[in-house]
Amino acid sequence: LPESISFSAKPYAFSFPSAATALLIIDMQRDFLLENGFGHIQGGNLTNVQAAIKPTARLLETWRSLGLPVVHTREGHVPDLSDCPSSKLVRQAAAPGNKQHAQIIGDKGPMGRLLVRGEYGHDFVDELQPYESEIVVDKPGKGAFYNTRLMEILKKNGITHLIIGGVTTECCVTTTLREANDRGFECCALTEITDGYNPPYKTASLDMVYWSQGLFGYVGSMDPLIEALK
Ligand code: TIU
Repeated sequence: LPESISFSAKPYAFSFPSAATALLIIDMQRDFLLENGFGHIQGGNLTNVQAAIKPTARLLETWRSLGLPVVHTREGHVPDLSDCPSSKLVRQAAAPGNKQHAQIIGDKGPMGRLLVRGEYGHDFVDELQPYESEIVVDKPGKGAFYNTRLMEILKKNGITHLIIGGVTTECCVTTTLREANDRGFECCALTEITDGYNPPYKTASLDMVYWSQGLFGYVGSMDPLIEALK
């Protein structure tokens, strides 16, 4: 691979050092992607997030074939929920008569306790299971830097640039991208490998990333990246 790779993106081409760039895949977990998971129970429409699985698997295949680093994150909590931010727990508490919150974090769903580490629903979908050699970061918040070792892991691996995908665009993906930008990482989200529960929110979230000469970073497309990696 050339030392520096560039592909078309907004607001302008994204150039990244091949030796210092990780593919960061946010929360492609059964709890966010499958029926009766946490996201679905919260009222999320699964059509678009499910459509992001295949392209993500395709990019992952290319990325892996080049031996480039991959980081997967998983949102969830220890079984006693002591690592769950109280605001998150409170706002997702069951209100009487509120069907959307009939089940909350830690309750038992058909795929196990919702968003609890070690449960079937908390794990990655079959298509996107990590390799042994890849980094998995368990995170209690929306942003992947909050109360995790992600910063330390990226620094230790010499990573300066991130290609970002995952779910949901409006929630954990752009929260993490903004956190990464504040910490000095150059970030490019890819439209095909990220999606959310509400199409206008995806559009707005990604527009805000590259608006104003790249306020938080870049937004690109997968095919030009794959082409640039050939
Ligand atoms: N609720 C929602 O859209 N998402 C999350 O809570 N987590 C992630 O985005 N991963």
